[in-house]
Amino acid sequence: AGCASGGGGQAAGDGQLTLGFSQVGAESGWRTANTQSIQEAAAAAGVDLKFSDAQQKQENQIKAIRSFIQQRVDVIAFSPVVESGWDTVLKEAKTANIPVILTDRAVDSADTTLYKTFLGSDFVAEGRKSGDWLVKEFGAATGPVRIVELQGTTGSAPANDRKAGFAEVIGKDPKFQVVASQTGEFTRSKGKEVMEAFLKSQGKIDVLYAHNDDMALGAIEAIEGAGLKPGTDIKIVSVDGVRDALQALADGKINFVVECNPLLGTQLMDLAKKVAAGEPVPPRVETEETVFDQQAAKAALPQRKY
Ligand code: GYE
Repeated sequence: AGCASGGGGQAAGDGQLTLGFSQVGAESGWRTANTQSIQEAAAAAGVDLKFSDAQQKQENQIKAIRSFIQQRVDVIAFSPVVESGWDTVLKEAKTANIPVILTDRAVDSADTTLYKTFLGSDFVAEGRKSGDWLVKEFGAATGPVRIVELQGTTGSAPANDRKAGFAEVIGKDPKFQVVASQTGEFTRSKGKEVMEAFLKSQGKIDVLYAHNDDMALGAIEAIEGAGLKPGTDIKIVSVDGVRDALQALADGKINFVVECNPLLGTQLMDLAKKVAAGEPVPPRVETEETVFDQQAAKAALPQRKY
């Protein structure tokens, strides 16, 4: 690896494609499944994967990308922890002639020539699906529906977009009121901590909307700790579809889960080989996703891989 103009779809030299990948961190069950998928797919595709964990810090990702440029990897892929602030380092990659693929999360750079493609989910659609469920579930309710929201990592694409999609749908009926909304950083521990604070500071809470399953699972502990029944006293909708959340849904502690697919590894390796070979790729590749009610969760659980 190491030559930017290798023929036959792979770099010259040892003939193996080198992919530098900067992962967000290990904050959630989704992320663990995503990392595993990428590592397994790289091994299966014979790709030399240089994997770096940024521990949810943008500065670590920028360092990792600079180090990939210095090592002259064939392709750089990364899952940007936040949306803003990438232009400088992406320009450095472009100047070095190293193609970049965004996976899972997007950047807000106005110059879309700074990366070759985006592979991931439509987070606004996920927010809308969460809102659609809520509107149906509380269709007959007349009084105010008091909602608390656990947001993902501040400034991240999934937090911004899941909030926006949800707000768009519930905003059509003023009975839906988001009475508190705070970040739980996509983790169980922070989800629990913030939900404990909500339970103390808010009056009656009808609904929890959590931007991911891990925060919902942490919040369930807080709700039970306060002597309330999650799924009954407080309805819960969350996003991802990891096994623990589908189990909680089957057990009646969560009411609805919107799927976000972390298994991006195989598609990422295909895209990496194409961009390394200079082949055209679509500007955006979206994954297919579903939603789960209790029945669907029970049906899916036996085969759920993560
Ligand atoms: O929903 C959450 C993870 O970026 C889609 O990041 C991903 C999100 C996912 O921490 O669990």
